[in-house]
Parts: sequence; C-alpha cells; structure tokens
Amino acid sequence: MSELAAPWWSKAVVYQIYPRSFADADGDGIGDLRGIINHLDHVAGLGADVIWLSPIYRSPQDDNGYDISDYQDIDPLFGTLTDFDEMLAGAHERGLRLIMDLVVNHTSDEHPWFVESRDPASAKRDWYIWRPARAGFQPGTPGAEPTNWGSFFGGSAWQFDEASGEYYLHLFSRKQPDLNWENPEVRAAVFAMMNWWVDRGVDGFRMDVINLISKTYPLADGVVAPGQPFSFEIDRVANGPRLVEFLEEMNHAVGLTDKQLFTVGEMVSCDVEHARAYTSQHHDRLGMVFTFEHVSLDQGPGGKLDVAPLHLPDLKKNLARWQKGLYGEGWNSLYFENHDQPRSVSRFGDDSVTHRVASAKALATVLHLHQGTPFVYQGQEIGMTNAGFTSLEQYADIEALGQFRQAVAAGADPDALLAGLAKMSRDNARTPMPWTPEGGFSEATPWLPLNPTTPTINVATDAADPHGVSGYYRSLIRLRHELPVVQLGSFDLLLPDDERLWVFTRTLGEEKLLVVANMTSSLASVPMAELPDIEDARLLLTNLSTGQDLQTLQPWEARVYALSS
Ligand code: TEU
Repeated sequence: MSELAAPWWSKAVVYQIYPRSFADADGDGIGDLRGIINHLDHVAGLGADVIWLSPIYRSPQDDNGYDISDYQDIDPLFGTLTDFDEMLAGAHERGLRLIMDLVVNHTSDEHPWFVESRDPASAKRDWYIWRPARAGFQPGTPGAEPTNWGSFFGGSAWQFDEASGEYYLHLFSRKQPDLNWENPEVRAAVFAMMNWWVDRGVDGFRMDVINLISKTYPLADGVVAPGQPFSFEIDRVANGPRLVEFLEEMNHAVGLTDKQLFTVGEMVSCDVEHARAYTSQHHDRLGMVFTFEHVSLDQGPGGKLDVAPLHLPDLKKNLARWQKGLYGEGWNSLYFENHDQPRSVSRFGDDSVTHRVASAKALATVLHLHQGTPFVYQGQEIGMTNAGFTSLEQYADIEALGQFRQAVAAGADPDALLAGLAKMSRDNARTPMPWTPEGGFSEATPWLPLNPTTPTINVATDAADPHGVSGYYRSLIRLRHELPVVQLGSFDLLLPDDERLWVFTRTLGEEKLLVVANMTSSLASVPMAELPDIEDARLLLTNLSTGQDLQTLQPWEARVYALSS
C-alpha cells in the first residue's frame, strides 16, 4: 500500500471502553457516560486516536448491551442522548474520534421489531428467522428443533415459541434473536439507523459478528462432534454467500468509504483469505476485521474452557501469516485483549509481581510494532491481570454460566470447568477499571467485584511510576504516530521456530526496524549471527534499559532498533 493511498487509521490507535466497567458517576455501581466524560483526558493522554464504545443503547442487558431493544436511544443505565452528545463533543475537542458498536446480526427479543414478529400474521414475521418443528416431531418436544445447532452461549440455537408453534433462531442467547438479512426491509432499516448515528457525528462502527449476517440456506443439520450435545459447524452460518453483497450495500448506503468512516468487522471463523477479500482496498467493504485465529491457539479440542498451553511459535507465525497475507491489499487489526478475552498479561505474559510490568510491556511492544491498527482495551494500558475468581457465584457473564451449565450436563468435571473459566472467562476483562488504590470506580458496590490487585494495580499508581506500563504505551503510540515504517513498513518474521524470542523486522524504503523480545521469565541468549547487523543501529525503545548488549536478554526484555540500511 503506497503512503498516498494509506487511510487515516494506518496511523491510529484505538482505545476500547466497556462502559459498564469504566467509571460510575451516578453511584449505582455501573459505569456510565458521565463517567466516560470525566475520564476522556486519560484516553487522550495516552495518545489514542479513536475510542470504540461497547454498546450503550437501550437494552434489557441480558448480554451486557449486546442485546439491543432500541438502536436510537441510550440505555438509562448509561445516561441520555444529551449526555452522549456531550461525550462525543468532548472526544472531538480532544482530537479523539468515536466509533459505535453496531450489533445487527441480532436484536433483543424485546426490540419492537421482534415483539411484532412474534405474530405470524405480522408484516415483520419475516424480519427474523422462524421455522416450523422438524418434520415428524411434535413442536416443542425434545429433538423437534429445526436443526441440531448449538448456540454460542450453550443450549440449542432454536427457541420454541408456544404462541405460534414455531421456533426462532438465536446464535447467541435466546434473548438475542437473529435478524433475517435476506429481507431487504431489514437491511434498509439497519442502514437508516447507521445513517442516523453518522449524522449525529460518530466516526465509524465496530460491527459485532458481522460475518454471521449471511447464512447458508437451506438451514440444515451439521455434524455433532463426539461428546457434544449440538452441532457447531460454524461455516453453516459464517461467511455466507451474500456477505460481500451485504457489506457493499451497507458501505454504499451509509457512505462508509466515501466519508472515510472507521470500520472493523468482528468475524468468527475468518481466515486470511476471507479477510483479504473483506478489507481489500480495491472494494468498498470494511476497513479491517477482528479475527479469532490467534486467540484460539491456546484452546484444546473441548473448546474455550479446555485450555491448552500456548506454543509461542504458533502465535508468532499466525500473526506473521496475517501480516504477509494482507500486505498491500487489505489491512490488519492488532489486538490481544477486548471485553471477550482474558487479560493478556495473565494469558501470554507473566502476571507475577516480579514479571508483570515487563511482560505487559513486552507484549505491547510486539503487538504495536506489527503493521495494522492496534487496539488497547481499558486496563491493558496499566497491565491489569485476570479477575482471580474461584467460585461460580462470582461470575456474571451469560456465556460463562451457559457454557458451564451445558458442560456439566454433558458430564464434564465442574472443578476443571472452574479452572477453565478462571483462565478464559470474559469476566476476567470486565472487572471495574481501578482508577485509584481504593478503586475509584464507584461509590456504590460495583456490579462485578473489583480485581483484588486494585491496591497495587490501578491508574493513579501506574501513572505516578516513571516505569509504569501506561507511560510505555504512550511511547509506543508516539512511535506509530511519528514513523511511517511503523505504519506502513513490510513485515518479516525472523527465528520463527524460536520458542523464547519474538524477532521481526519492518521495512519501508531505506527505513528498517528490528524488534527483539524475550517472551519468557528467564534469561534468553540471542543468536546474533542470525540477526541483521546492529552495529550502527539506534535503540529507539526498550522496556528495561539494561545498558547491556543484545546478546543476553533479561526476562521479558524487549527492544526496538532503527537499523541504518
Ligand atoms: O462476540 C462474538 C462471539 O462470537 C463471542 O461469543 C466470542 O466468540 C466469545 O465471547 C469469546 O469467548 C460478540 C461480542 O463481542 C460479545 O460480547 C457478544 O456477547 C456477542 O458478540 C453477541 O453479541
């Protein structure tokens, strides 16, 4: 991609806010828009360019707002449209753009569209995916579901509706019925809603599970894996035959490309080839996608709660494949964390007192020096760790509870499941943002317990520390803003099979960077002969400032060199 053609987000870093857990200004234990307004300086101070807000629309909060009952209003938990306008203006004044979470694979079952759709005679019946019982079965009896699909949150993907004797499809909770995108009225309604937000001043959208909007018809049974109650053949519902058409139609209806709006499509089961097509600069589709590939490498055959050790070469090579695969054609998003993933310092780093800060910075270094748009999830910038929950009662997430229930019913060991949740559950990322040693999130009891590490891991303590994690993020973000080679340089992975070191170069014309990081908690020796010559290199950034030569790296030591070429 030439520099001229590069979009504005090639220089940008996104900061994700999960509003429920960010800051509570009205004292009900739940974060809100006023809380965000009060902390915009924190985000601007990091140097971030864009805020992505997880959903704040009206919602019964079955899935913390990813179940929307009114797309054009703010949930009273979070505030009002007036608060929203103030927040947006506050962001813009600080040079921050703001993107909304667009959740349009499904609505809430309390959305008026779905309420109307429950009536088989209504004009909205076909706005959702209704099906009769399986042939030969009594509706509502075991096995009568139209297909054998499981939902992401446990249980069947079909909900029986007594009143009409039919089932509706919900790939997520039963309170999240899937919209029928085959119906042009549905598409028109979604695009009109998006335009309403664009007219209000928002700068783009993060699109929730957007590659599920085109399903493969006719809907048919999938293979059930041994030991599983349902089929999870994701490709029956992902990347369907009309996806590209729908994305282009949306792009044109909302002017996504014309207005240079920021778009990132969250995509389950999305490989490099899909992403290349969806983000191609030669088409009007999406700016970038979120893949799940690299966050599935530590999963065993039993799924998310079957945690397998991560093999570092797998992670390095996976990211490298995406770097090569999209270069010059599409665009990468770069993330280790979000509201659905555990904390990266606990997952890929070392969250012990000794190594937490260095490993948080090492992870940040490698991620931010790849090509693409980096995403920082609230709390990641201070090296927050997993929640440390030990009993089921501590969890609030519908996914954690649903998957636990389903696995126990299928005969799994509850203790093993709890261990899996402690490592992987989404609630790990959802503990309230610790602003001060006392918490500083809310005056009331927060909706989810504070992380027990709050007295030591919090924004104030980190900011006061000259070696804090957030200061290091600021340096990384500055590097991206200042150096075209960080924005646009090509990527080459060195020592791909090395199990301790993560080493790569970035090259743009005469500019070349070398990144070397020790991704372990022990000393690591660097095979200098296999690296470019660093004799005349300039050390641009390091997380440890040991003053030693590169030959032996301290635990989690990371360095960025500018090579003269
Ligand atoms: O997540 C998509 C999704 O597939 C999740 O189920 C994800 O795979 C899982 O949480 C990882 O463990 C999006 C949102 O990010 C998530 O918060 C929502 O719950 C989900 O869609 C439904 O809207």
